[in-house]
Amino acid sequence: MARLPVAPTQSAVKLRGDYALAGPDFRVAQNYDGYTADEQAIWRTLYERQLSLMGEHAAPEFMAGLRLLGADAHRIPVLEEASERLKRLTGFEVIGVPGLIPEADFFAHLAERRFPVTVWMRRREELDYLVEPDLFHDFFGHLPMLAHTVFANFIQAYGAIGAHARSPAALKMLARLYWYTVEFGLVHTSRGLRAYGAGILSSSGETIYATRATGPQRIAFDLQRVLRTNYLIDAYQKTYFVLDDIEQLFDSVLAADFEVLFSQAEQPGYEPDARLPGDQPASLSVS
Ligand code: HBI
Ligand code: FE
Repeated sequence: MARLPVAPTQSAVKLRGDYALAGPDFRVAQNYDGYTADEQAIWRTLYERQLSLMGEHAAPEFMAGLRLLGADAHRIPVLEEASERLKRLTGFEVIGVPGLIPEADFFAHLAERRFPVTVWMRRREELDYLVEPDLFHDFFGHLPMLAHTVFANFIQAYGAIGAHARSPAALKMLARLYWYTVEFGLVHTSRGLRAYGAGILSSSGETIYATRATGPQRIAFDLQRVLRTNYLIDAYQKTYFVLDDIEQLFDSVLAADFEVLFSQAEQPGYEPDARLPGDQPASLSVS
């Protein structure tokens, strides 16, 4: 494969997946029988640990989606089965990929309502942290929210916007939006602050940190603020953005003029821990 994606790290690391097997759109077969007993056990450990936290920390939409996907702790899920279920729910298809893929290909899949899921499992020493997304992060973290129609529509719209973004500065803005919502988003619910972001919900440490710790700042979601905020890839976030509800995400993107926003893309970014006069702090308690 000629066009190799770049891992999201400051240092150059070699991506773990086998890209030689990928098709032109980076699709690979899951090769289910290739998973070892230890990989099945790692899945079980991760799934049980996260499931025990979800009732108190995950958004209700995530909980509902997790049930609808039909996965469980017993075994690594079969991607085609989840894909069939998701297709019936929101029209999203699940495809296997060797890991991170180039942005343009990623956007193209999302715009066509296909979600790429990495087929390999992390190693035992990586239960708490790994640099590249693996099957557990992609499946457990991302697929449940894709069972929610409005969220699924947002992801498709995001992919379509990305497919039209050309400049590196515009792509950087879109990466921030994805990071602070799809990966690390929080939402107000009648039961208090909950997480819907996959980077949070696939990590036991950050699940508690993001929703409960007093350290990070939590501010009301504001599209322009998010598009300008730099982020940390190798530490818990300094800032989390909180939605009033999932619909706000789709509505704000629908209402935005990305041509205009991208024309401001050369403005300097805010630091990950910036505090700005316009920021609306989000409370931890039930509203
Ligand atoms: N590829 N498989 C995969 N998963 C991602 O989340 C992903 C990607 N390629 C690019 C990418 N994310 C980022 O550029 C996002 O900011 C869009
Ligand atoms: Fe992710």
